[in-house]
Amino acid sequence: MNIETVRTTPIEGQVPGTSGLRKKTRVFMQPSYLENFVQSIFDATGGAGGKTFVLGGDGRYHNAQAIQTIIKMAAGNGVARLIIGQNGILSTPAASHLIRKNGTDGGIILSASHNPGGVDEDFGIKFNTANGGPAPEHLTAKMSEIAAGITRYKTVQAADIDLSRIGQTHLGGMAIDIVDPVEDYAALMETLFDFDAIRGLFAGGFTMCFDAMHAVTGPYASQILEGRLGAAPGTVINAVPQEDFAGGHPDPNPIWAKPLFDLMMSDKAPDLGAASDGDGDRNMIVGKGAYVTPSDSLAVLAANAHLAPAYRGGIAGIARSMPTSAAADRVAKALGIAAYETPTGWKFFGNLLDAGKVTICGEESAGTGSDHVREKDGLWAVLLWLNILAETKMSVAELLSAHWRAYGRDYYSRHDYENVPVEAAASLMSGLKAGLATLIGQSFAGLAVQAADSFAYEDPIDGSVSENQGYRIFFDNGSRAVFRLSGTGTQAATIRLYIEQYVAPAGDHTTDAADVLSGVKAAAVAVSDLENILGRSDPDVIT
Ligand code: VG1
Ligand code: CO
Repeated sequence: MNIETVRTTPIEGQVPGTSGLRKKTRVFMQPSYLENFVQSIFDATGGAGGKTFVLGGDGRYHNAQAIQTIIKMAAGNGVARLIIGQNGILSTPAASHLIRKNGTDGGIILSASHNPGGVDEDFGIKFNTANGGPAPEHLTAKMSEIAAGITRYKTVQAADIDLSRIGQTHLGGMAIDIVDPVEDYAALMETLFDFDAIRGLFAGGFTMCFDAMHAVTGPYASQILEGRLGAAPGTVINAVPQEDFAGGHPDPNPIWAKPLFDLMMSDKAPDLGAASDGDGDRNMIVGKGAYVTPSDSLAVLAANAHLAPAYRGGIAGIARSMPTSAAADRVAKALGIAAYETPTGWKFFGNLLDAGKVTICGEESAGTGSDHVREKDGLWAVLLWLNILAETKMSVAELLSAHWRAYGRDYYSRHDYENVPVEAAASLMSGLKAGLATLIGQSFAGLAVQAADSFAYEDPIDGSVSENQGYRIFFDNGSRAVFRLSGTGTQAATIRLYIEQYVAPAGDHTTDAADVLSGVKAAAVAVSDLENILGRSDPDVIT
């Protein structure tokens, strides 16, 4: 088989954000775009010769074609073996598991996660290292640097590989194993949780609705929940993955999973509602009439993890991203274990998990996971909830209020301002930055600032430093506001404003979150001059 070296020139903007390189699908479809970046991944990781990689994606538009391109480039770069999900499908946590289980050199995941899919929507690619986790910042920086000076990529001329047939095939000297995307993942879940107890829960009449949002989790959830755990047929809805997620945003939150949310707030609600995102790493949990914020979900899971077999011996520590509420810290304190606060993005949890410093991690954006893989894992969170519900025999609402009575409640909300002109977003952020030093002691909308900073993180394992990870403003009534720019969008800018307010165990935990948070919201808007700079006051999405 002849290896072709194709001349190419750099294409601007190949810079990964919070989670991989995400662009409009048509950008990825232009000649050499994908090729340049894939070659940069191979070069940045020391060359692909003789290596084994996992390859798969969330099934969105362009997934199948991109996989064929990558297969040929892998052969051109001397890869020894590829492990590919059947039809090119792998959820992000399943890919992470395959990387670890097979001891591979890493994997390439094609996904733009919660972003919509289709020819006019979004596409993405990311590289995960041999530990199964997203490439750390120094590695993605190296990829961009190489992409910015790229002159050639390597590939082979060959017919497309039939990805529908499970088994081994070859392309030149490269072995290609096409595997069932669900099997190994489902087997892993069986080792972590008490499937008998969960089967008993369903057999006893427990009802559930899982919204796969026409995304990658459909086959996983159907096989595990309905197939292995005996949930009633029809428990998993929107279970067939579609290239455009049926036109929706596969983002499991009260806005984009509104039909499920409305069902859960109605008198027809089943006992548990859950949803996951485009690539299966996020989750939303809703009980009957009880929405669980992702920050609370992390805290409840950490506090009760010992009820599941995998965590029976206790957890080593808990890590949360900075904008995530402090609810998990309170659990860590009560358990006498360490709590870590990292920048946004799962790549920052990898070192802590590898070093055994933490067992459970989470983000306010509906991501929770543990040391079983090195990605957040939507279905894992749902199964842990089910395991806990089976053991405690409590409803979601009861569990939540018991948690608040024990630890207090961190009322929490995130307000997203989307499609903001880049200059306006930059001006809001630079205004905040310039004012940080002088904020302390000043009052805004009746709240005095106690502390304010630009969040920076020094990785306790490798000492790497990540600066400028968002502005934190703490007010004297125990509330906090955080501003940061999204790093996953593909057009204009998205400003995320995260607000929280703590109410002690003996306080009132039943007030509407919007009411409790109205004070800190007003103060945050005043501090940032948001209404003047953006010319509007209402966010696009509130989660
Ligand atoms: C968002 C979330 C972040 C998450 C990231 C990737 O990033 O806030 O918590 O890790 O998406 O999730 P940003 O930079 O837009 O705020 V996924 O499920 O889209 O890979
Ligand atoms: Co995702």
